Amino acid sequence: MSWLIPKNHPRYHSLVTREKLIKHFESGVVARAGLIAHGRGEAFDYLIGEETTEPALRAIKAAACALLLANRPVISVNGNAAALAGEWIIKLADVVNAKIEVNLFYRTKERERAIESLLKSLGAKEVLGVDERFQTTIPELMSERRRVDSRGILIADAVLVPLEDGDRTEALKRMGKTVIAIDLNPLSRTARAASITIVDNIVRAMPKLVEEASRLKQMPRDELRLMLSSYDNNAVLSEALEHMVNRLKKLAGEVLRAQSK
Ligand code: PTJ
Repeated sequence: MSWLIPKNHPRYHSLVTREKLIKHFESGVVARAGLIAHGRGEAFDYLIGEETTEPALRAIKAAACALLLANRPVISVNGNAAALAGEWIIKLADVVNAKIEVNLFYRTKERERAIESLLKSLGAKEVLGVDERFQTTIPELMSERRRVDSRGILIADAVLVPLEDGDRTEALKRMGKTVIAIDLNPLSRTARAASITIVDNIVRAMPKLVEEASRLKQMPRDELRLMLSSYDNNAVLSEALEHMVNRLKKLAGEVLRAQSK
């Protein structure tokens, strides 16, 4: 069942996103835990101020450079990513010439197929990670995420992992890959372990990443390399936290002033 959300509701966008996740939970795309994970993301988004910050824009630019420079880029897709940004995943794959691979923490054959068919209905021509003939495992990992496609993540040099768990990010890094995370929580293990962390909502970050990659695609590769080499992920994570602290301090002051009126 879906609810009619009035356009003038102050939290319209947030409620529409929730409804999207619920719809895709009911169709078998999103895991039960995916609804809980989204709640944690929302809490961090509140602290950020529900906007793409300047450090996030810098991470998006670096991510676009890394994906354009990669020889075998792959976009790893889980339930939440497919539900919230399926169409943008396909657009990005097209711009940076990346493979799309389904990779699930709560893995079932049914969910793999549901995500594959959602992505195909949105225009994806090829979806890796579903055909068992090409399935292999990352030895460093125990979770279901260890199952990867021998044509995709296994041989990738750069992997975009929206809403990832820390273990696999660390494992992919140990395998020498550039790992790009999208995670609203700058304190998560994924955020800390990734090569490039976009601390932003996937709903806002993906369209911006597509736009940036399309723009930078025209640039000489040497310039992309130069831009990427000046990127500092720890500085970006630290600035993301500072942004939250400063915002909370400002809000605390506003609350005090409102009380004394
Ligand atoms: O589809 P599956 O089976 O692979 O499962 C997907 C989930 C997300 C359930 C699984 O990967 C999981 O349990 O993830 P975690 O460990 O809860 O981490 C999810 C991270 O994504 C958390 O740090 C959240 O803050 C963050 N997050 C949640 N919603 C968003 C988000 N980041 C960006 N945009 C969001 N909309």
